[in-house]
Amino acid sequence: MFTHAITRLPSRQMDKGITTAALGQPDYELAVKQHGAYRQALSDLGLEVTVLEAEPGYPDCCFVEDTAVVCAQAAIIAPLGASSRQGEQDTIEPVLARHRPIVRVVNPALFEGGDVLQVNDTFYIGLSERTNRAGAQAFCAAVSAHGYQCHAVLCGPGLHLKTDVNVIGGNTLLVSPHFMDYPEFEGFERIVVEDDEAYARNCLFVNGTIIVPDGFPKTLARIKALGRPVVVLDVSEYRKMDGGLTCLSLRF
Ligand code: CIR
Repeated sequence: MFTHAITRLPSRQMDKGITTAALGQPDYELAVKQHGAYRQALSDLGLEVTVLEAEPGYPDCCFVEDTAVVCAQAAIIAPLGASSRQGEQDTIEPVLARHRPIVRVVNPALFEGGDVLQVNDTFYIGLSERTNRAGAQAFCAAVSAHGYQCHAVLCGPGLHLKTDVNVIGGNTLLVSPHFMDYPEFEGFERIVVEDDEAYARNCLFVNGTIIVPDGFPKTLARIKALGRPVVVLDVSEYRKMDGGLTCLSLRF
């Protein structure tokens, strides 16, 4: 069970962040409103939610998931792979230091939290444009010390591993077609989310509830059929900046 979430308000310059989406400029006021609903949803699920002010100079600062990975024993601080985001991790470290011993991974090892998927005592680390082999190895060294298993997996075209693969409770993963036949995920029940609803692969599982992005009816119907509690949230303004539900918080 998660008890805490750390979030950060979007920057007024969020439109200057990195994106590959062609969905138009994000509306800052709407993004703030959606962030409030997101925090409320986490709070309703029993989490104590920390909300940090936006960080000047970092238009992508609301995507805090990328800055660290928090496990039961430590917070592993990420040396972000995107050069415009390097330094964001230094603003998160003091906040996490109140909760966990800190382990720093440093450049030239690179990884981002969006590439790290935890399923029980196993971490899957996506090798992507943001996470290199040295980053995956350094991350593994940090968590192996606490008894975790690690598997590096080659990402597909998506930004991060969690753009394409997410756990939604029990043994169930949402995956892109790219990951359907991956041996690393053989033991899981896999629900393939096709490209027409690709964004909905990034659902967030919190304390038994699956949070699903608004606007993806086929995926929503398949998730509802599992019979688990579901909450739907509109995160349209973050989607415009390639960010999804998991990116907007660090949960532990
Ligand atoms: C970026 O490209 O870094 C941001 N615009 C979006 C980061 C999304 N983070 C995530 O998926 N964990």
